[in-house]
Amino acid sequence: MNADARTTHYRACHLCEAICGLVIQTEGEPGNEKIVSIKGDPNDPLSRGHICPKAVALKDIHEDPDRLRRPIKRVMNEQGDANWEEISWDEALDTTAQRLVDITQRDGINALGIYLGNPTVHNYGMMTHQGNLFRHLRTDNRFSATSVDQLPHHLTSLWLFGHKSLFPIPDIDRTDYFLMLGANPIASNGSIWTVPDVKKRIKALVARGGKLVVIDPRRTETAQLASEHHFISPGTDALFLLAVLNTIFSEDLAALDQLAPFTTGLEEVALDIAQFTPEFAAMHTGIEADDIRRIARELATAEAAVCYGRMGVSTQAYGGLCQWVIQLINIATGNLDKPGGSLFTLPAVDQVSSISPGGFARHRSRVRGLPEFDREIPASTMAEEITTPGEGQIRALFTGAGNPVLSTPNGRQLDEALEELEFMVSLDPYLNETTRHADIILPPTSPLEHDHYDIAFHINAIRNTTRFSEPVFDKPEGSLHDWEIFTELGNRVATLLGLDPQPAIEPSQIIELGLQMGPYSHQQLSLAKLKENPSGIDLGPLQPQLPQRLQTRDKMIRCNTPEPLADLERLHHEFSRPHHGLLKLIGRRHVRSNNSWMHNYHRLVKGKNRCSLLMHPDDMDLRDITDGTTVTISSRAGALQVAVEATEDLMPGVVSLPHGFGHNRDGIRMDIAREHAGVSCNDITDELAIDALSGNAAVNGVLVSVVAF
Ligand SMILES: Nc1nc2c(c(=O)[nH]1)N[C@H]1C(S)=C(S)[C@@H](COP(=O)(O)OP(=O)(O)OC[C@H]3O[C@@H](n4cnc5c(=O)[nH]c(N)nc54)[C@H](O)[C@@H]3O)O[C@H]1N2
Ligand SMILES: Nc1nc2c(c(=O)[nH]1)N[C@H]1C(S)=C(S)[C@@H](COP(=O)(O)OP(=O)(O)OC[C@H]3O[C@@H](n4cnc5c(=O)[nH]c(N)nc54)[C@H](O)[C@@H]3O)O[C@H]1N2
Ligand code: SF4
Ligand SMILES: [Mo]
Repeated sequence: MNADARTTHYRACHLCEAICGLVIQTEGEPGNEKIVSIKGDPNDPLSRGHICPKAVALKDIHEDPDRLRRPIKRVMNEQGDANWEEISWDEALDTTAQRLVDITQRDGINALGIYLGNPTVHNYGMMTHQGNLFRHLRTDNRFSATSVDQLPHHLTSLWLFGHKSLFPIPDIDRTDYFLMLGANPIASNGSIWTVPDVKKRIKALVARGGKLVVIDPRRTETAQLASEHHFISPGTDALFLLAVLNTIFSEDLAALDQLAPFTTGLEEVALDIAQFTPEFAAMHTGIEADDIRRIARELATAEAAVCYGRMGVSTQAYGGLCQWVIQLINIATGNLDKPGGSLFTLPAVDQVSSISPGGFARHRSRVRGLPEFDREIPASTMAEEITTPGEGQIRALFTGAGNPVLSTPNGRQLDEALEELEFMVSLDPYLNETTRHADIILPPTSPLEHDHYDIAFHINAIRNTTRFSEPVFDKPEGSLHDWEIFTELGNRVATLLGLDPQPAIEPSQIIELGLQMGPYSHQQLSLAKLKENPSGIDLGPLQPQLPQRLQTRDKMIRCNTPEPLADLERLHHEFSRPHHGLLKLIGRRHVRSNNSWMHNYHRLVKGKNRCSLLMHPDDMDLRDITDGTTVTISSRAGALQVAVEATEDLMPGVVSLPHGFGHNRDGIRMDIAREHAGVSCNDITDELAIDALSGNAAVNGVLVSVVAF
């Protein structure tokens, strides 16, 4: 076949937050086309041609024989083994609706649990249409990956800026000084920071005489590009950050500048944090007091500077405090809302003006009393909410685009708890570690069979751009999109409840409305215009927008937030006690992997085993452990055997194991992943280890011991 027979498609990669633009070529007859190439789109105004090795896996996801195409139902045979049978959509949807209604009518609405995973926010139809089902099922037992991830960012944004999604975005292309904690964008491609092509941007920062300072217990791929890297003992960042802020106050380096007219409360913070000195931080973090003072001075006196922290400082015991202090550092130095500092975006479809700002602690989890955020309770409580009898016990569970058995703390416990449910349904393309417990699995179309718009990620991007992608392939007969499944289920539930089913408008129509009502309506942005410009439309660099963009009622930033100020007590108390001799476990990410679900594609998993335990040679010598051997790592929650890998890139006293592996459970249908099973780090993370302020899981800094096997 000659090249002329090829069709060119422009498409966003939805796999991670970098949202790279792709050029995908297909060939073959309609209905039987194959992908022949996937490349970066040089005309994409944000990603400028960048892609990573995962983009090509879009082809593998699409073609994967293990990917489910039809609903399946679990039937137990006489030996007690699960057999899966394909069933019709009508049977799958009717049964699911009936069971959800029966159980909630019998036991009350909280008998339903809902868990939504990370790909939900990468799939706009799931975001726009989940309400079609869940508005009929308003349970308090909602969970999501947020509480093993970015919950402290939301909380901080709600407290300081009045909306959970109003995130200040580091302006890397114009900054002079970048202080980064607990993030590894070279592997992750950026998070709460949509920054495709980040390597080039970091190199440009250093080349123009700027500085990148990385604070991380591991000398990561990002740290290797930095001007300066400091090891930090996991879970002690709040002490470091408070010491930086304290130095800024005590050395009179605070300068609110443009923020002054609408910012209050910093004096109270300065008084309350006075005891958190660089000397106190140095004792626990491992970073010298002089270095802390120097970093504070350099940051405060740079022309434009930014402090940013991600997973490593969110999913730890002081996640809430860390994210709050990071913002106060940017505010106190006048770097918020300033080019080269951190700025708010203005997306073409603006969630900030259209969705609820969020709320905190309006109700608490039934068993442990942990606070809700945005109507969700912490994922760490899911197992106990299923297994503890009483009113409000979860008896039926809906999971969508999530794999909590591998991704939430003490996944083993959850694995067992799921077996106790009366009914479970999973909206998911795979039969995996979590969905194997379902009674029914509802698989959606493949990503390339539906259209795409990044509702969630333009809000985190380093530049304002907008882009709509049409499907690459037609929707196969007898299949449903995620949003259609929500709608179909919602209508069936409504009918059973005696309500009228609602016709659904397509997700793209919601984008059309969002564009028309959005901040660029004067540019006549419309779906038609986006379709004419499939590489995306540039809306320009981020601009200062305060105080207008603030969502606080009085357009003020109040820095003296009572909850984190009260949490200083807990921090001080913990670090005033003598410390134990245990090791601290942290995670890590690899550019060829993505959480738990992308190990079933040969081109991504081939090569060296990536699920190893990194350990410093000094820690190994102390325990008579030799490189490459198997060790037992144990915590309060459990124990695992895993191969150890010596490295001096890790701080002594720290060990690192990636999450998302452990594909050796019975009954999963992911053949390649099984061959590269690894172990699940979350079998030893602890559901009781949480950030008491936010309820977020502390999967980093877990206390463990390691011995030769
Ligand atoms: N290739 C790939 N890309 C991904 C993903 C993936 O799995 N693979 N996942 C996506 C998702 S869902 C997310 S949320 C993002 C995450 O994006 P990032 O946060 O940038 O990614 P991580 O690699 O988790 O980086 C966390 C860093 O924190 C460090 N760390 C651990 N504990 C501590 C601590 O106590 N203090 C400090 N200062 N550092 C600590 C770790 O060593 C690690 O380098 O990545 C996204 N992109
Ligand atoms: N120890 C430790 N634990 C962690 C982390 C860590 O760093 N360390 N990181 C945490 C973070 S940041 C996150 S975000 C969570 C992720 O936690 P989860 O979101 O629970 O898990 P994922 O691995 O992202 O699983 C995604 C699921 O969605 C399915 N899926 C993929 N695409 C689609 C789609 O388009 N539609 C539907 N319906 N389903 C789809 C996949 O088959 C898979 O079952 O893990 C967290 N857990
Ligand atoms: S960095 Fe890789 S996975 Fe992320 S959007 Fe770009 S191509 Fe896709
Ligand atoms: Mo995440």
